[in-house]
Amino acid sequence: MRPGSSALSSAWKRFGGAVTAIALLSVIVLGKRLQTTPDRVYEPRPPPEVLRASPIRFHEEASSLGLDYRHSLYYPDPEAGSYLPLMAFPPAIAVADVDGDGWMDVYVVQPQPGLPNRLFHNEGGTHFVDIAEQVGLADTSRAYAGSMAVWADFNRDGRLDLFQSRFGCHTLFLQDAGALHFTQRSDLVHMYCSNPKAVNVADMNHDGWLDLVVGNYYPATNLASYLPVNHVFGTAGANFQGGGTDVVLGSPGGFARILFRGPSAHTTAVGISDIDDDGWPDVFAANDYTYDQMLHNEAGRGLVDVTGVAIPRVEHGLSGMDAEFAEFDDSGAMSLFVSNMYFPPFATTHNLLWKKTGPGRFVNVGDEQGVARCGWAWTGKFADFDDDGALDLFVINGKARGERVRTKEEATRSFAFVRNSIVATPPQLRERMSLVPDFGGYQLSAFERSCVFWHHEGRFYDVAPEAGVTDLEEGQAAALVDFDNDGRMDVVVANMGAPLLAYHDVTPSPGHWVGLDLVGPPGMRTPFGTKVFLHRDDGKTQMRELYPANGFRGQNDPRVHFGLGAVEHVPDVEVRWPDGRVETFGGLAVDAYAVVRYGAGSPR
Ligand SMILES: [Ca+2]
Ligand SMILES: [Ca+2]
Ligand SMILES: [Ca+2]
Ligand SMILES: [Ca+2]
Repeated sequence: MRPGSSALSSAWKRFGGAVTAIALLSVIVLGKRLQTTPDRVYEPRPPPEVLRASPIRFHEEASSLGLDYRHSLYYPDPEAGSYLPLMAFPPAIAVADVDGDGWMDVYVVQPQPGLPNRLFHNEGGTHFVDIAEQVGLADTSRAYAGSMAVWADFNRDGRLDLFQSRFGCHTLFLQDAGALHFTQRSDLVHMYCSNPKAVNVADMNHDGWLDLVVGNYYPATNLASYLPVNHVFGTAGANFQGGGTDVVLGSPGGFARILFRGPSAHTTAVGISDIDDDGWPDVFAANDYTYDQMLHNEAGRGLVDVTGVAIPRVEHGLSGMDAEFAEFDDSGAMSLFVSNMYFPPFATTHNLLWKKTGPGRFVNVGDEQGVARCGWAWTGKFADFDDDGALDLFVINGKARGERVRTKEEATRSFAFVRNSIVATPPQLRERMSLVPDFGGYQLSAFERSCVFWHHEGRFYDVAPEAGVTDLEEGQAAALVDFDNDGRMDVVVANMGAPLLAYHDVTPSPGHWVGLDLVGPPGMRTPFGTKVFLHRDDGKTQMRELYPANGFRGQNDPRVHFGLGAVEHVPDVEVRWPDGRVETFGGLAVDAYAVVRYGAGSPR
């Protein structure tokens, strides 16, 4: 160290602190007058005749169903809580029929170490009972904060297991034989440690063992020392501080080998689809602060970043949140919805709907389809809520309110101005975080109602208020689950610092439907990657690809669901299994779930 540099350094720090304080003060004063207008964050309201025609209706019934869960705001650094309401770890949901009784169960992750997760067992479609404690799944994250959970039969014994990702080192719970119970086997994760917001599952190298696709938001580091100064007000320049996508291969001995480490990024979600129809699952990573990455699977040998070729490279600085693949346009090909932040004038990054125009090619039709704007959006889930044959889209949203803010009126300031100011502040000044005020009375883009985009005559219309979806919570994770098996797809939503919500689909006079419970080749209870084509009499084709953990922090009901509208018989269904076998299944009953078993159809 040069003589005198220490004195220079403290003088610089004093100067820097003063500049930061003045900058903050000015934006706080300005912020009062320039708060965003909540009603401007949505698409224009639909015409009255569309609202009158929209049949979709939901009842929120979490309490009466016994889905008793409230997300606890947890920060890796206790000091962060007072000034960083946006940094709490989010909840997650994972749906599956865990015990095989024909009713879908709901698992909910509570990120705070020491607080129990919930496994809500579905008691015949009318109510749920939390059995997490008795089956060994309540206390899954004592050492580390919980992140996502995913159900799959990882050890190929025919019983569903649970992978619990954590902020730190992950763990696996294998389902025992006999009475419903799970045994923790962290040894099978071989101390693969990272800080993911997203986990997905596919057989990436076609060896019959399910692999993990992990979207790491942060690098593999101790977050307690990392979060406050380095990340919170991160910018595009700070992107090297993100984690990126890992593919970790499964094997008889557990998850041992990392096949691929993606470009550094603050990855929020990983969606899987075979984008170029070559039979190998590809990965789309939605990222903060940098471009969203399309990663092409090179026949199981590794992945290559094909962004800019397969899909335009979007460089708007604060990129996607969600990665939800769906075939929404009767094209027989999977398109991709990527949620984003829209709260003008601060952020005008729209949701993107990437329509697949050919093998491995996508163009954005979000604006013309009417789904580009839905506030600060997180999870988007496609399902045919009125069973008319066209997929609809449920989007949840909202971001960050201080701990003293319970209603919109209680928020004295918008956090956005302060944040934007700090982003523009040089990093050496940003470290003077002690000058940042207590944000307990602030909100960023909270108190937004969700969007229910009804698909009607070739485009989408937001009918959420008319459909009964009016809560103003900060929705993070959502999962589709037809919990009462009536063919109307219900939605469970986990919110930041608030109770779980359960939107029961009570649409009157829905169309006909069919549901398929796919049972894969031996050792693959949920055949991730299976493609199902429904060839309709009108010449159009509907398609599903089984990746129930696609999207943001919510694993769906794994049953494949098709709305049929007025059609009273089920057309033949073509199933392409993950190993390449193609079978046709005919004579399925309408308005019912059917078990579709590998090897039981007519070969093609
Ligand atoms: Ca198993
Ligand atoms: Ca594999
Ligand atoms: Ca519909
Ligand atoms: Ca239902």
